Amino acid sequence: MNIRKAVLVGAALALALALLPVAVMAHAHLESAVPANGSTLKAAPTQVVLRFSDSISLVDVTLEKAGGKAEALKDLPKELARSLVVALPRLGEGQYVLRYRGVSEDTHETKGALRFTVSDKP
Ligand SMILES: [Cu+2]
Repeated sequence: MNIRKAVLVGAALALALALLPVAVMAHAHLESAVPANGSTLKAAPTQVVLRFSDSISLVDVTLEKAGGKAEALKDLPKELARSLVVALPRLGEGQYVLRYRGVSEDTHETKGALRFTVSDKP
């Protein structure tokens, strides 16, 4: 009886531990973006849409033009959401890196970068 109980408790514990990594790994990551990472655009985008695997709220977003310095973007969306729209300043031709940092619902930090080029040359 006691051994049977111990086996059941052990099995339940093993199952709980097996499920744990799934929960830990469930934090938000970038699924897609508009403009897409690595894309070249003829017309300068006025905004970037970031779509994550889980809800996040953005803490910090910077935009850096090749040869320039990174500037923090103002007026970030305040909401906790999977899809977030970040307004961009008026952009000229060039290569850009947008770096984002946010916190997902599970309180984990999510950060990454998105590169795009604005060029009207064929
Ligand atoms: Cu997480």
